[in-house]
Amino acid sequence: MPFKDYLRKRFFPHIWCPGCGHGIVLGCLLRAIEQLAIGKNDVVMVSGIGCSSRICGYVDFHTLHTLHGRALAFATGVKMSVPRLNVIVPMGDGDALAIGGNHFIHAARRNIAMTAIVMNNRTYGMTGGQYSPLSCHGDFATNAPYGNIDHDFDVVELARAAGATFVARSTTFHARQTTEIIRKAIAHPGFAVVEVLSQCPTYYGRKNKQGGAAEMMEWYRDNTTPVGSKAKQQNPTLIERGIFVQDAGKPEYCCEYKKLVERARRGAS
Ligand SMILES: Cc1ncc(C[n+]2csc(CCOP(=O)(O)OP(=O)(O)O)c2C)c(N)n1
Ligand code: SF4
Repeated sequence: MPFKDYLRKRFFPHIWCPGCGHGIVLGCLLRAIEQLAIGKNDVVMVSGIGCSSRICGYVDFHTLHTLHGRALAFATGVKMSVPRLNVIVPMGDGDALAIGGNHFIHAARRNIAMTAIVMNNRTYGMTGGQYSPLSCHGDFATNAPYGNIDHDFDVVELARAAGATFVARSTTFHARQTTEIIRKAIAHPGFAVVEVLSQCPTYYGRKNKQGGAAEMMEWYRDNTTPVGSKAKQQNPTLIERGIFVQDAGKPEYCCEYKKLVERARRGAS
């Protein structure tokens, strides 16, 4: 099915600002699903609240637009009820790692098969540009007019340490790579985390004098490098992108739960 048929056209025009990166992520996600030839009825998309979470409203899958920070908890319930479904959870950096941080690490720890996409614009876009746990030290935000004194999480390292079995990073500039990574993440039989650096020109870009959307995407081009490249050794400030973890060996949570139920039914301990 052409990816355009996955859209709920009646909900357009979308709410995103001109130049917002989230629409690029939506395009990559739909192309990935198209390449995997997954039918509309076999995808459940679950989101919280935020500009990024609005993706859920625009796709013609089964969708749940839930509470801020709680998308992974709802998604866990859906996946455990019907494990054959492809569960995809698009989240903002605030949604995933501030209010939703606990759900994030525990979903990773359990290795439940779903795809968590963290659309990292380093700010709370929907509520007016406050700093998030992914805003960098020294970044400016609506509520950090003298600079943010917190340090940011590294999503890749956090997901890896928490036990996620597929961990990757890309950017909206690298749309083809993002599509390919999301395709692999959806096909992965465990908890998959894909961080996508996604520009918010309206708040993060403006507050941090990064220019418009085009300049912000050029920054992604110039300040990232493929994982394991020599460029990173020469310039440690470069952000690596690519697949960092891909491990199909760890038991998946729904499979373990099914075995547990069978053991209980047999009366075995
Ligand atoms: C329980 C709760 N707390 C706070 C909010 C307000 N709120 C809505 S979206 C949001 C943050 C959005 O930022 P992010 O998740 O990074 O997504 P973005 O809008 O940047 O894509 C907040 C704090 C809420 N809706 N519910
Ligand atoms: S406020 Fe930022 S994140 Fe939200 S739609 Fe506008 S550009 Fe995108």
